[in-house]
Amino acid sequence: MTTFVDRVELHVAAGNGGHGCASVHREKFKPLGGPDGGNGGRGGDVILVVDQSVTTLLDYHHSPHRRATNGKPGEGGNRSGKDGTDLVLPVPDGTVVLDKQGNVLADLVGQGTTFVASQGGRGGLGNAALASARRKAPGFALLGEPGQAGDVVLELKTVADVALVGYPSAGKSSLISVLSAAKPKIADYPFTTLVPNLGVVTAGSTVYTIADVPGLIPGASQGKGLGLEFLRHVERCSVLVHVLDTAALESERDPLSDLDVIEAELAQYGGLGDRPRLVALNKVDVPDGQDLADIIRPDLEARGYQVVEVSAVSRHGLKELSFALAKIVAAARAAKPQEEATRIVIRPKAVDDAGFKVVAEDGFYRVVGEKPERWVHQTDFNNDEAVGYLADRLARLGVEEALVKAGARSGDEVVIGATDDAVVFDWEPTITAGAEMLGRRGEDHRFEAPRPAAQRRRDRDAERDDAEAEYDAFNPF
Ligand SMILES: Nc1nc2c(ncn2[C@@H]2O[C@H](COP(=O)(O)OP(=O)(O)OP(=O)(O)O)[C@@H](O)[C@H]2O)c(=O)[nH]1
Ligand SMILES: [Mg+2]
Repeated sequence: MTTFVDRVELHVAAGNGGHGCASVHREKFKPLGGPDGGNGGRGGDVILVVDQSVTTLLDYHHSPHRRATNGKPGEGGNRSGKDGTDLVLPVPDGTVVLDKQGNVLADLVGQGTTFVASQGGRGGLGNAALASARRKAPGFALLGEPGQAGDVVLELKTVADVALVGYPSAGKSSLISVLSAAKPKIADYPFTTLVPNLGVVTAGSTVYTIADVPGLIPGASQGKGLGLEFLRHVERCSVLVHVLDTAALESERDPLSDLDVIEAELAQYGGLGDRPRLVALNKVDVPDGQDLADIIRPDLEARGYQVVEVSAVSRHGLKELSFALAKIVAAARAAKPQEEATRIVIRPKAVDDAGFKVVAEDGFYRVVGEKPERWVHQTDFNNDEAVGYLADRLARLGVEEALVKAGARSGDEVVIGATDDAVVFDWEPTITAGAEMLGRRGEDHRFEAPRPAAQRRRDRDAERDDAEAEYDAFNPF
């Protein structure tokens, strides 16, 4: 028997962005030809895509660690690094993606539905892209950002239109085998079916899927038998079929009380109350079975059930059953809001949050926000110019002002980031009165003549816009 795996924990890591390159164009007799370091490539994403030919999560059970490739670093001569390759992981139709706390991140239904489980890091800008009117020859480049990494839980909820429920050995798998081309295991001992079987039924112009679940017994909701765990697979169905055994030999059982038991267990599981029900009285090929069916049929109909007498052995009533189900399925489909035929791409939140906050903690100040945290990751702390550029960016965002407001003093400890990989500084404010006069870091005075203050301010504004625009153009999300 093939193993059926319907829940796995998957560890995904997107690729890191490639580092930007700091390089200066060199030619004979032209030693400072300008910066020409290219940008690093994007890290690959890890993407889940529904592929209807995939039926289990088994692959991910065997190899739960999946990683996309890194972006390549930029090179001199304005050569950009190659982007990392996205890692596309095919998953069965109906896969639910959850975080480790059990929150649903995405419900993937329909061929081609896509979920970006972790996003690749952006490549770092090379020094060519960082150059501006004011900073003509940056001696540094930005580092690539790390790709997102984390754990997701994948849970399979089979997408079947019709679900067969009933006691063990009622004949659920037998009915699937005669209604569809599926060949499930059938035997006269209880719990033959250990995992749901799925079949495709064609009735007239309606094609639908039918699934069974392992047999239910009294106390299934307390974990008796195989429990209710597999009912997850019938949650999406549009009709439930009670398969009742009219030929059961046990004296304390009869189809009506079987039905009550199953209903009570379904109620314990919850969420299936609104689904239409149909009763299939199975095994009417057995003479006693037909007699019993005749007796209980009026009772069931009085309770409001649509009843079909069937036999998986003699094939009696199969056509009636398959068309009755087709009618309910077609009606359910018509009632449902038109399902998105297009590809749904669900992405984690884009990094476009301009905000940050400064929190005074025990003996230090913490800066939390997407941008400051990202910028820290982009900074090569061995390069003073790169650190200066970071300080300028932080100051421009207003981080320094906010620190001053929060009461931070020169020399205080400042932590950027909320996570373990946060960066710790001894804070040296760069915006003090008159700092403007000193010139900013990352500038090379060999390239420029002194300019009047108004010109300087205009240049600074233009540079700020340039850098952000370039950055956004390079990193579309
Ligand atoms: N006479 C007769 N026997 C049947 C009929 N349908 C199923 N059976 C027999 O009943 C037994 C159980 O059938 P299964 O299809 O395995 O029953 P199930 O409901 O899938 O049982 P579990 O998987 O254990 O929950 C087998 O021996 C079948 O051959 C029928 O219509 N008539
Ligand atoms: Mg079975």
